[in-house]
Amino acid sequence: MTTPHTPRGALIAIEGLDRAGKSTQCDLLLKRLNSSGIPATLQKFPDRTTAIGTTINSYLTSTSHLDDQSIHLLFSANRWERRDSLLSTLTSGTTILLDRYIYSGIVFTAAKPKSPVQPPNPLSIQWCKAPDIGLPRPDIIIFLNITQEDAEKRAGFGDERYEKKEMQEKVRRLFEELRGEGSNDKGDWWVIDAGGTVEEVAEEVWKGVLEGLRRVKEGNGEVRSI
Ligand code: FDM
Ligand code: MG
Repeated sequence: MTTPHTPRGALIAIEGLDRAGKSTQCDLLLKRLNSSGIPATLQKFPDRTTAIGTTINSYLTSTSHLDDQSIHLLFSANRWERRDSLLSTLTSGTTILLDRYIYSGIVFTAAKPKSPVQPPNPLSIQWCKAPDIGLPRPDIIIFLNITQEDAEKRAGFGDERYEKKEMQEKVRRLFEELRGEGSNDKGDWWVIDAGGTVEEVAEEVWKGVLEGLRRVKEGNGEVRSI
């Protein structure tokens, strides 16, 4: 049961391009947090275990087709359906690692080829961000930065819809734009070089996590919103 003295958990988003090592780092991090006596859990997005997640999965595996706006809203709805549980987990004192979050949501949709339409562009960053407004805001976003060159040295893509070079290049540029956009408070992004060994990257990730935990400790206990 929650007591008024239980400090809340930290909300830590891990973002990056495909093959940057997000899932490997999330698994290591979860173990390290728990073995350091910091209760922590992992939430992956998209969460393919829900009814909305099943629809997203069939879109990503090209079993079904949806227009760009509809799938975008489903990715967002997939986060909204987890909102209450994210908040109650944080309040109970458990730290949450997010393997992708709204930032992937924004850049993957905004990276899609635009159909020639009148402005306002329905796939602009601004449009893409709108449905996520009000979701819990991470205390820190750890961005695993990998160069095109290093990414290419790693194992190849699978066959999911977005695992193509042109798409990834656009996603890379859009992540850069988002990080530099100024719509985030200064310091929300913790960018690390993900080109090193798993252990080297894990050390850098850990520093970001400690910074996230420090921010929570110094904060007023409330979870901010997007
Ligand atoms: N993706 C992920 C989106 O397009 N929008 C989103 O909101 C999220 C969370 O889904 F290509 C994309 C990113 C990736 C694909 O992600 C599946 P995983 O991490 O490979 O399951
Ligand atoms: Mg994938």
